[in-house]
Amino acid sequence: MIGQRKKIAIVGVGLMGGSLALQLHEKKLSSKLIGVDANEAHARKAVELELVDESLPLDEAIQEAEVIILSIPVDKMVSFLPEVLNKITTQIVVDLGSTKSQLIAAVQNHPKRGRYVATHPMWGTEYSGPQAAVRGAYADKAVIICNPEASDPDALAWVKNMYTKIGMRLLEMEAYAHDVHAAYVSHISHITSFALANTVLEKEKEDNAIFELASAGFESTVRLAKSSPAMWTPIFLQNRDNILDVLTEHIAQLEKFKQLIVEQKDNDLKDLIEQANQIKRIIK
Ligand code: TYR
Repeated sequence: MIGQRKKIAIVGVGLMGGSLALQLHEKKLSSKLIGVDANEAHARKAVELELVDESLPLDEAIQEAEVIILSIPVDKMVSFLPEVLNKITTQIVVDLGSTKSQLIAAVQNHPKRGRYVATHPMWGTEYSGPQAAVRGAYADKAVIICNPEASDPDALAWVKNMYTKIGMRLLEMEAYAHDVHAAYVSHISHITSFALANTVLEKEKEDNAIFELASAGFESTVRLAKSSPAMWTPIFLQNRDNILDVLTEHIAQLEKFKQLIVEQKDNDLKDLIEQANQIKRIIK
């Protein structure tokens, strides 16, 4: 039954899993929340912060839960998801990963493929770990459900209901298209932010000067540079082709700015900036 509260295991009780746990509790979607985390300290913290009711080893959690939500780095996810599918009977398995093609390919022919729903909620912050969990997270953002036709109708319906109840907008997409768009609207921003932070740290040797002089513009452009290496390194490698494509374009754009500044072409520079201002059509 879609509306029935379920026992839910969350594997990876960091920022994403922990924030989702808070929402599942708040929206009365869970009858019990079980945390699973390879990092003992995180598992303990999640219980202490009351993100989950208890922490259990994976096998026990799988036995007890009706829904298993995977919220771990995407490299771990590719080997982990088939293992979880091997262990379930009729439980629903959902992942929150930022890349989808490799993951879906890894379970394409698995006999339990139908129990799995591939999703990517477009919410997050630059922080990680259970202590970074946020109340009211995910609301008003989009969630992409990939290859929904490969999931059993009851599993799909439960997961869609879960995301709707926590206030998300549902979109459906094939894994390949998802990874292309994720590279454009999410992954490249993280690379530019990491690169910008490194540039400024390299040039400005005095931490104090950065701290004292930086204003909102700097803060907003380097915010994502605080993001976790364990999360982002495998995203860049799994979505390699799409990221290389958009990165090549981005480097060409940087070169264009450089060239116009070298040549002191003020009108062309104005044109280039005006072109960039078009982003206001999409983001106010
Ligand atoms: N962490 C990003 C931010 O702070 C958001 C994000 C959401 C990143 C989903 C990746 C992702 O897959 O804005």
